[in-house]
Amino acid sequence: MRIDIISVLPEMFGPVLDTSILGRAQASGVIEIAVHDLRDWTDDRHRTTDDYPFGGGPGMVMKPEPVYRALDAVTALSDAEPFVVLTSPQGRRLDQALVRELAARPRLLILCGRYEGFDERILARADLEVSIGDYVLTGGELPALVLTDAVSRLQPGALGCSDSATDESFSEGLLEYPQYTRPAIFRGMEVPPVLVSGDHARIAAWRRRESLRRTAERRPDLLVGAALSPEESEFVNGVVQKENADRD
Ligand code: 9D3
Repeated sequence: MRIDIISVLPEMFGPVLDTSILGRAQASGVIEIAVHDLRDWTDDRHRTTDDYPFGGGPGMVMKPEPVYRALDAVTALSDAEPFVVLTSPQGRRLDQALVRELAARPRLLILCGRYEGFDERILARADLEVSIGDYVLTGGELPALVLTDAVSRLQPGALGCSDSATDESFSEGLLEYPQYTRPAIFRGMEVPPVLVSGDHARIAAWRRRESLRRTAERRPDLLVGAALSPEESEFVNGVVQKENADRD
């Protein structure tokens, strides 16, 4: 997969993209990421990318001309037609289902918002606007990094075998079970004996139950879509009822 990113702060990307799994995935050719400075497509001495809003009001608006020129030039850098994503607080909220949809595309072009927003005519060039959640950031660069990280790790060959199961936590719709490593007793806190029993069937059953317990306690909203056996549903209902009783 190829990912192009257009931003007025291209220096924000290098260290993150070149580290760890993303760095390895780029080095091995699993993903190709190119970051572009929007100011390369300005035409004035000050390399201006924003301007005052028509009609007045606070803040600045991203100008359309540099963005259109950048989108044309960056699109032409490779044969595949890019799926153009705009980072925006008004966008579709990113979740793992959207990550999977985007990860299946051969090419993404992410345009990072800055200032109070985009000139509305820029939206005509976007296939999708994406938000990463309901909190206010200073711009779309961190959202672009979040999106790039999430789609990159789903590319075939991006993860080592030990990492590869990790997607199942959200795919299966339940939270992860509790994990322990050595030492078996740390500052008086012991590892649940079942995990050192060597009985793999009992370990699997314990983990499933703890996943259900945790999800019911912390994220009962996730249980709506989960495939549970009748016994599991009963267990989960008990946990949810206890949580409600403890709260009320
Ligand atoms: C005063 C109205 N604000 C909207 C909530 C204006 C505004 C705030 C922050 C406009 C842009 C921004 C910068 N944020 C992003 O560009 C952004 C973002 C975010 O702030 N949160 C979650 N996802 C995203 S994607 C892009």
